[in-house]
Amino acid sequence: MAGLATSFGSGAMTNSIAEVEFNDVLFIIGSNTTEAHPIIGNKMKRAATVHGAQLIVVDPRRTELAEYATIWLRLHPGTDNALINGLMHIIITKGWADRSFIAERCEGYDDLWEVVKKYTPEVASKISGVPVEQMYAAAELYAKTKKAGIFYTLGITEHTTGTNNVMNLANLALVTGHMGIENAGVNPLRGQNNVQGACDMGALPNVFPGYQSVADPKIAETFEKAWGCRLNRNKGLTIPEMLDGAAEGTVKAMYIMGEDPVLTDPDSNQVRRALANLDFLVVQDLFMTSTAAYADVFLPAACYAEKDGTFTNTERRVQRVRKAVPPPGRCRPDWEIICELSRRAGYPMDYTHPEEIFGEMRRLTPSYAGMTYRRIDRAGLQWPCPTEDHPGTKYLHQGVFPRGKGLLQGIEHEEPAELTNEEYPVLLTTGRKLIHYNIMTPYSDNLLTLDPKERAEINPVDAAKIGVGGDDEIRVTSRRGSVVTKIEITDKVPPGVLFMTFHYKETPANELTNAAYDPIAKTAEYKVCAVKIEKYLPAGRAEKEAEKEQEAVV
Ligand SMILES: Nc1nc2c(c(=O)[nH]1)N[C@H]1C(S)=C(S)[C@@H](COP(=O)(O)OP(=O)(O)OC[C@H]3O[C@@H](n4cnc5c(=O)[nH]c(N)nc54)[C@H](O)[C@@H]3O)O[C@H]1N2
Ligand SMILES: Nc1nc2c(c(=O)[nH]1)N[C@H]1C(S)=C(S)[C@@H](COP(=O)(O)OP(=O)(O)OC[C@H]3O[C@@H](n4cnc5c(=O)[nH]c(N)nc54)[C@H](O)[C@@H]3O)O[C@H]1N2
Ligand SMILES: [Mo]
Repeated sequence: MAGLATSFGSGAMTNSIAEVEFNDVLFIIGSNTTEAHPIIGNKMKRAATVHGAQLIVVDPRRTELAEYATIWLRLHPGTDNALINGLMHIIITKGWADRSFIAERCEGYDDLWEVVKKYTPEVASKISGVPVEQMYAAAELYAKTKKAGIFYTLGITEHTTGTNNVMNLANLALVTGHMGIENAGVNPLRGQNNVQGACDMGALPNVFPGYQSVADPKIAETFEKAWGCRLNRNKGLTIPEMLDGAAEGTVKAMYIMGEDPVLTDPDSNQVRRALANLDFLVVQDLFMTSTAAYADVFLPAACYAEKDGTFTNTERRVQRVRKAVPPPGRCRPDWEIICELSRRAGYPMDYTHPEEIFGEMRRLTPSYAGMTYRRIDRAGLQWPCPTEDHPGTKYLHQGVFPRGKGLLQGIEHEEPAELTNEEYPVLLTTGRKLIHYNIMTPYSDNLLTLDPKERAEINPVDAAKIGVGGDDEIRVTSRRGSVVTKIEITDKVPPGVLFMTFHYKETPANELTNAAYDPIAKTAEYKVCAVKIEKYLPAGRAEKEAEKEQEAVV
């Protein structure tokens, strides 16, 4: 929904949400689940407290789940591949790998070992900062437990090595045989409520609905026939490519729907330069966003509670949403706005209700073919659901992977694009907190009252270094921009690491972040950039303190 065209995070959960509670080991890496996916987070806590499951949490910050964990691996941000390689090194050399699973269901083992053999526990520990003993304990617990599931989110994907990180987690699951069974597997938890559905429907530059390649002439012909028009067979641009194109003048116009890149894409100054350079910009949103300030035309849209349709959630479950209240003023559901635009552009789209659009989705998306509004009325259905008598699919890859055998690939550790140095000695990592949702909730007075301001998490050691107390503000500066924020002095973050959210307009974290991208997924490295921090004194106060110092000298 929001972020109709984003694909942050990757893939779908192989398992179902209900299974979370029944994993015996949960390997939670780069996911602050209790704040960002509280329903799933609750199931993880129940797994630990009611069903005796053991949690391995891998996060530089002491998240709530770290408190429930048997083992908490506090790694340096951006060193996940070194750590994962170290864990596999231990698992393989100790004989804890699942040899028959590797032989029957995987290929590429030798290639994997060529790389992994270099990452002895000592090497991995040196890079990641995780003590060797903890690595042994985590490797043994994960490898030796049959029902062990991996759960990951942005701590894994929002890096220049994001795709590699994801592939290496797949390696870890494959060498230990944790795939294709109930209550185990590899599960990315999706972000926005319908990001899964948007991707399923082809809101990506390279595929039609159902992940069918635009470059495949046969597939393109099917869609051309269904839609009665000629379709472009070339891959489109990703978001960073579009913004670069706008800045360079090769992209002339943009239509931004449900996204506020000025606040949410990295390096806001560069985003503003790009948008200002467009000839024409349309923004379709619920609010006059920071991005709307650059728009030539603004189209007011209806929100989720004001329209009918379906959302597809993180476990591939297609669910109905129903109009509860009418949209305010002249706001209209997105689908109506699109149909109207299309009609005026000379291609009539005469749908009268989202159910008709769903009918077309079913005809063109094999994994949705068996779903009807009647069948999804109450609990929804999980894709793949190819026929009307198919019950939907609870977990993927039972018996066979989409490509036949699981591919093991050796993956080296690579450093983040920007490292700390003398001038920018602090590592900034960004993310979320429970009360706020991306950059939407600050429009709500109620939620803003509950949590009105950013409080950057800073370790007591760093606070002492720059001489700030809990009531002070700090200025955070990167090579790209600068932000003033209140702080929370806490050992939730290790020394040398500062954590900020990107929820607030007054403290826009993306003024600071680095527009370096994963080469394949094009996800930005929101989780690592280098900053300097200093005590902030408002102009008046700075002068007063200087005067006081003067007096003291005299
Ligand atoms: N309350 C709330 N819920 C949300 C959202 C929200 O804004 N508010 N947003 C939604 C969206 S769009 C998404 S995509 C999801 C995101 O959900 P999450 O990915 O869980 O959220 P984040 O806070 O971005 O980051 C997760 C964790 O990664 C850790 N981390 C940072 N760097 C590293 C690293 O190098 N390695 C490892 N292993 N960990 C690291 C952080 O310390 C943090 O605890 O949440 C969704 N749910
Ligand atoms: N520093 C930093 N930046 C980040 C991240 C991070 O971890 N750190 N995380 C990134 C991630 S994972 C994500 S997903 C993005 C999110 O970035 P965005 O997608 O830009 O932010 P959202 O708040 O999810 O929603 C954007 C807009 O959608 C509008 N909207 C909501 N519902 C509808 C609707 O039904 N129709 C229309 N037309 N508009 C609607 C909202 O009003 C809002 O203005 O941020 C990214 N930015
Ligand atoms: Mo997201």
